[in-house]
Parts: sequence; C-alpha cells; structure tokens
Amino acid sequence: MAIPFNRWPDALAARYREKGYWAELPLTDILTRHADSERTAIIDGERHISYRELNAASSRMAAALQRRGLKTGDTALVQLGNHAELFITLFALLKAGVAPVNALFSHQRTELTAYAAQIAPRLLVADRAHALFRNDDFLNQLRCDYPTLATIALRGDDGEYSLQSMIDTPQENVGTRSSAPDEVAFFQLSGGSTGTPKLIPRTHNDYYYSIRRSAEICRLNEHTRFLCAIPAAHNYALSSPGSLGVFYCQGCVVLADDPSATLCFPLIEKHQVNVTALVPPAVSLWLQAVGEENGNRQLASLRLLQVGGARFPEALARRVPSEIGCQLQQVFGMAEGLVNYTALDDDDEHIFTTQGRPMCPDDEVWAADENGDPVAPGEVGLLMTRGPYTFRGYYNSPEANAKAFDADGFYCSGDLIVIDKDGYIRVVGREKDQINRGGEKIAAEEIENLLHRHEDIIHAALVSMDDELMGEKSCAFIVGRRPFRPVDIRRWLRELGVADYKLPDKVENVSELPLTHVGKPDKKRLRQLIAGRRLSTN
Ligand code: AMP
Ligand code: DBH
Repeated sequence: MAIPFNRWPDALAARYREKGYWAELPLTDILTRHADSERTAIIDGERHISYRELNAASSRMAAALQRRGLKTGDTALVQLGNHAELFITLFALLKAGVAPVNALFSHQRTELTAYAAQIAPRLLVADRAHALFRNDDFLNQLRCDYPTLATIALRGDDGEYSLQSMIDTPQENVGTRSSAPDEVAFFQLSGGSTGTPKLIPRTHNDYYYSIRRSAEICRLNEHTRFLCAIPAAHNYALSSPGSLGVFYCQGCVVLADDPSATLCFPLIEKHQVNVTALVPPAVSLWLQAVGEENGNRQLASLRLLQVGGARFPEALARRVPSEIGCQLQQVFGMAEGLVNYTALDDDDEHIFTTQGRPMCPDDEVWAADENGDPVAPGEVGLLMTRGPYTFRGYYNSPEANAKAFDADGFYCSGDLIVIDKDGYIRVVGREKDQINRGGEKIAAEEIENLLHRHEDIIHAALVSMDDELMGEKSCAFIVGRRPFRPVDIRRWLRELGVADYKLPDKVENVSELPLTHVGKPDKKRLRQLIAGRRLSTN
C-alpha cells in the first residue's frame, strides 16, 4: 500500500513532468546507474567501498528485508551516524520500497519515540554505539509499542539483530520493488516550531530532481571528492548536493564523525578532498585553525566550501577565499524543499552578502506581509514558496498544514527575507518559534512542554540569545516553585531523553514571565532582557 501524503495539484504535476524536473525514476537509480563501477563511492575510516560493492550490499539487505516480510509502503525508523551502513541501509530500503525516517545520531528517546509514533515502523535500524541501544530496554519498549515491528538490525551487534549479517549474507535475488517515482521515498525531518517533531514526505521524483539540479549547480563530476562531516542524514548533507549528489555523479564521499579541524584537515589532505559542506560555527573554527601551523597547506586540494544551515556573517564569508584558499558557496535550504545557492561564477558581492537564488526556474518564491500579501520589492517579508521539490504538507498533520500553507499551496517557512531585483535572497530574521543553534534547530515549544512536566516548574519559555560562535544559543526562563540551577534543568531534560543540542545553554529564574496583550509569553521582551543583562554564561 502506498503511503498517504499531500500531492501536488494535477496541473502543477503535469508541468513539472513536462519540464523534465520529474524524471519518473526511483532514487535507487542514483546507485544502479553505476552498478558495475569499480570506482570508490565511500571512504569510511580504513574502508573503501566501490559502487559495485555498495550496490551489491544494498541489494542483499533489500532481499533479506523482503524475506522477512517487509514490503512496499512499509516504514522504518533508522538511526545511524556517518558510516557506510547509513547509505547501504538507505539504498536497501529504497530498493525494498520501505520508507525510512532517518533520525539524527544526536537524537534520543524523546525524538525517536515521536517519530515512531507517527510512522508505526515495521523495521528499526540503529547502532549499538548509541547510548539508547547499549542495552535492550528501549528496544523492548519499541517492540511492545509496535507489535508489527518485524525486524531489528543493529550496527555493532553480532547476535540475532546483527545489521552486518543482514548486509553480508548472500541472498537469492528477489528483484527490487521500490515504490513508484511519484510516491513517498522517505521522510525528511523538519527543524520544527511546534511541540512534536514533524515529518516531511519526500517523493522519488521531487528529491531526485533536487539532487540532480544541486549537483549541476555545484559542478560535481566523477572527480568530486566530498567530505561529509556534518550529520549525513540531514537534508543539507544528503541532497544539497550532498552525498547523494556525489553518488549521482560517481564521485567519492569521505565520511567524518564531526567537522572539527583536527579530524577533517588530515582527512582532506589524505583523500584529496575538493568539496565540503559546513555550518557557520564549523567555518569559524576552521578559520581559526588555518591560522595555526600548516593548516592551510593541508587544505590545498579543497576547491569549494559550502556554508549553510544558519546565517553566515558577511565578515566571516569574506575571509573564506583568502584564508581557507577556496571558493565559497552560500546555501540556504530547508528539509521541506526549497534550496537556494550562490552560483560558482557569481560576483563576490552576491557570494558574500546573499544566500543565493532558488535553484529551479519553477521555484515560486515571494515575501509576504502580515496579511499574507506580497510586500513591496526590496522590503522584508515572510518567505512563501512552492515548486517541483517543495512538499505540500507535513505527514498526517492537518492542523499544522492549515497554518503552514496558504490557500494556493505556498509554504511559509517562517524565515524573514529580502529578495533583491535579481532574485537573490537575504535571510534577515525569523518569525517561527525556533532557535537556530549553529544550524541545529530547536523548536521552543518542544522543550517548553518537557519543562512543564516538572512538578516544580510553573511556567517556562525558551528563547534565543546571540552567541559569537554558534550564532544563537538557547536560554530557558523559568518561573518555579523554587530556584533552578542550570544543571537541574539540563538533568531533567536529559532524563526525559532529549538531544543534547536542545538543552538550554542558560537558565534564568524569574518570578513571572512578561506577557503579550493576548496573554502569551512575550518572547521578544525576553530576548531583549537576556541581551540587555549580558549575564555571565552558566
Ligand atoms: P529545517 O526546517 O530544519 O530544514 O531548517 C531550515 C531552516 O534553516 C530554514 O528555514 C532557515 O531558517 C535555516 N537556514 C538554512 N540555511 C540557512 C542560511 N544559509 N542562512 C540562514 N538560515 C538558514
Ligand atoms: O538547514 C537546512 O535544513 C538546510 C540548509 C542547507 C537544508 O535542508 C539544505 C541546505 O538542503
């Protein structure tokens, strides 16, 4: 059975097909088009995996899954870090027609439970190295909650759940059964601004277009050697053009656990990496490191540095070409779809001061005022968009969709933008209740809900505060029956099982929260308070 999702209206779908954006191919084509290639697809530590091996390994796993009863239209919850198994699993699932949610490795019990609740997975793929899977407690809970969970596969397990044996065991070829190109291939994660993390259905057709077009704009080819040092499952790292864009062009993906200079610089030198993608705080650290001994020399092979995920200050942007010694590209994207790039041959002013232009001629993007009408040219407004790879609705979320879309199907991302006369976009702010912590998004409401579960917390509000390195950090204002130390708050949230990046960086005890005239916490006022006080970080 196909997974239900909000489809594009027929007229637009016909247009996207006619223009060749929707190529009617499954995402597995990214790999199978190179099925016989001996070129290296992935370098993961000491392992070099060729396209032929990657294809064969994912086919064995797909066959094993089909033998265990998984079928087209089923869903999977996957949590793997930056390892080859993430891609083997992704292609295996696509070949078997099973749609995964690829949770980030930093996610914990709260996030995984919320994703599982939405998709009722038939398969779990996870890593014994992750704290949640060191023992079987969480597995047993999932088993209990989802009696239809057919299979569990764990990286690092040599017992009955072994992912490795599923990948390695020869299988009779049962033929692939990927879902149809205009159906859901997998779910992408939204950064969110509401209480529960939302899922974004992505079809083969729309996602494959976004990958092909991104690879074209970034001029990838079979000589591309891409360092993937940010979370590989994230939309940016996966598709802008990311690892999938590199595979499409038969290049090589070098995997790293994190974007630290100490880890990445030697990898860049050793594997002659020529493209990578970072978030702004990582660039700051790289700029610092190149000033130190030999840093720049190790980066000699690097040609293109992409920066996205959060606002990249112009002052830092200007330093990239001279200090890191490569071209800069700004990327402004969202897991919901729309991606903007500065072009490689844009002039410096556009590259340093804008977040680029929409990648597709049929991306419709405009800025709306508070009444939903277009603002005057050059004025600030809310980003509204629709197009051939921008989703039409969160999975199973009619209420959220009623708020996030206008009557014509334009998605409002919550970003405040200015569009210049040439169509270049500048991100100047945000109107969604979200904190962008160096590219990692925190939905304030999700954390506030967890805080409110504490019996001694009467009221809580999470707001952003400026931070030199991260761009933004989070501050929790607490009205409590007693004062709370930051460690108390963080421990409470950790016990509830939430990703570390969502833990408040600062905690402020207050006797009451300022309210807006409609009685909601006045977050603007709270942000001013924290900026004004400049209290020492705790
Ligand atoms: P997500 O919904 O988690 O995929 O996050 C997408 C959001 O990240 C966008 O709506 C922006 O708020 C933010 N973002 C991504 N790239 C940039 C960028 N280059 N500059 C500023 N904000 C960005
Ligand atoms: O932040 C993002 O979500 C993002 C940034 C750059 C993204 O999804 C993308 C490019 O595709």
